Amino acid sequence: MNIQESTTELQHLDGQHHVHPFTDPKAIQKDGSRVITRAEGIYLWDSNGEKILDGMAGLWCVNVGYGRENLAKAAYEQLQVLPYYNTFFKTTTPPAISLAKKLAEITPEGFNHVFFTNSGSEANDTVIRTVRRYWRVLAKPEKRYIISRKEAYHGSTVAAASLGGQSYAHEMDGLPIPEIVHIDHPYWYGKGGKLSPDDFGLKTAQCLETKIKEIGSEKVAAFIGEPIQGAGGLVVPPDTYWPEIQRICKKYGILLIADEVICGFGRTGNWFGSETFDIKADLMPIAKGLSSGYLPIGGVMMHDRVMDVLIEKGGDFDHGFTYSGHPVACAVALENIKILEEEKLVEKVANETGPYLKKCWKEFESHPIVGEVRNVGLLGAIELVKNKDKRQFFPSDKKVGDACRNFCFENNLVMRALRDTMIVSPPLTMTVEQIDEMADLVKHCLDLTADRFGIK
Ligand code: PXG
Repeated sequence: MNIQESTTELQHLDGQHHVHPFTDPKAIQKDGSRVITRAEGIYLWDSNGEKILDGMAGLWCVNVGYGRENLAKAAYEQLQVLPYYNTFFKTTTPPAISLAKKLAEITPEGFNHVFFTNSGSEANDTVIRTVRRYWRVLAKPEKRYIISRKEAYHGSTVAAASLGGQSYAHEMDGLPIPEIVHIDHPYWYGKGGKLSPDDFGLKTAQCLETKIKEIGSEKVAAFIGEPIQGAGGLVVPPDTYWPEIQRICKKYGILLIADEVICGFGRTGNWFGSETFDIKADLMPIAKGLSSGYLPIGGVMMHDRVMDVLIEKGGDFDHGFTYSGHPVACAVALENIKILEEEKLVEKVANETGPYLKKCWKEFESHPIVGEVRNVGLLGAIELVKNKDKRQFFPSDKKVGDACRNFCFENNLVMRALRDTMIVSPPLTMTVEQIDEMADLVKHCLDLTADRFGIK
């Protein structure tokens, strides 16, 4: 079989037997998927032998890049010694202990405990159970409401998708579940109108206070937010936003959850997005960059403020997964953190590649189809607009972002389209030369998109 034939066969089988996340199964059968077969550094190769620049680090997760032999070795060695044992019923394993200790060291002060999960979604389910448990233990069982935000993404289980603020995900099966509500998000470029970013930041943060008063603070358990909204369109909050959110949480005695699934492990130029925005959270769900996606693992970092209550008066914590603290995933996560430390990847993002990416993206702002760019660390967003002077968006049925994404696809660049916002979130190992290479591809795809939609 030649390469093309084997690709066609693989695509056929995929369409026949594989249900893909967030995808129309009919489209998969008709068009076929791109079959990714191997990867190295920041590049992927597909079954036709095409080399692709991965501007998204998989799904915002391969922070140390592909092809790390040390991670493969860590998994192999742990598989030989102890491939599995659980952490239920007063048992544990050395990799789970070492990883928990390491996480206590690298997370912000006061986070000294972790509950392990297999994904960010499970981490957020765990968050819901933990905050409600916390208030029950404190004899306030009526404190159950969790306030989240529009366009938030917190995962895809029933509870995590309920925390999410994406209406299309809710429409799929009638979510959210009760006692989860959503307030406006701090998307200044799209929703700020004539307000300054700072005024808009305050206004959207104060929606939290309005919502708490509407529900009654005695019923509100927690507020959850990503330091920067990722899958909601890379919404970077104005400087006024997080301080005001924290003032309100404190005033009304509600827990603050910073979802670090994307922002954690160096993405924003600090170990955690909470440090970039000076957020003092009570719980921090983590996943993705924890293992750079080499094996599934997530967790919830629990602050002493919460843990002290659960230890003192909580009794059994009746929650857990067969694979909580899986020894092989923990061994790989430990080795991954070692790479981040030894190669000083977080510092590199803060001092070298983050500022360089920002400079390159700033240049795109003069492109006729670009309304705004946003950058923090190794995150970059480009808003495609119909008329940049009037801040006028394209009608959604034009699907301009999808068209740009397709141009990227054809030009062997992975860039994520969220509505008409084009996103990059590359491996933290990306060099300045590779940023130049990515920027050249992006420029070409922006030109093609502008041409297609007649923007000059
Ligand atoms: N929280 C945040 C902030 C996330 O971005 C999750 C939780 C859930 O993690 P798991 O491991 O259960 O997927 C996420 C995941 C996209 C995309 O389309 C984003 C995510 C996942 C899949 C696709 O950009 N984020």
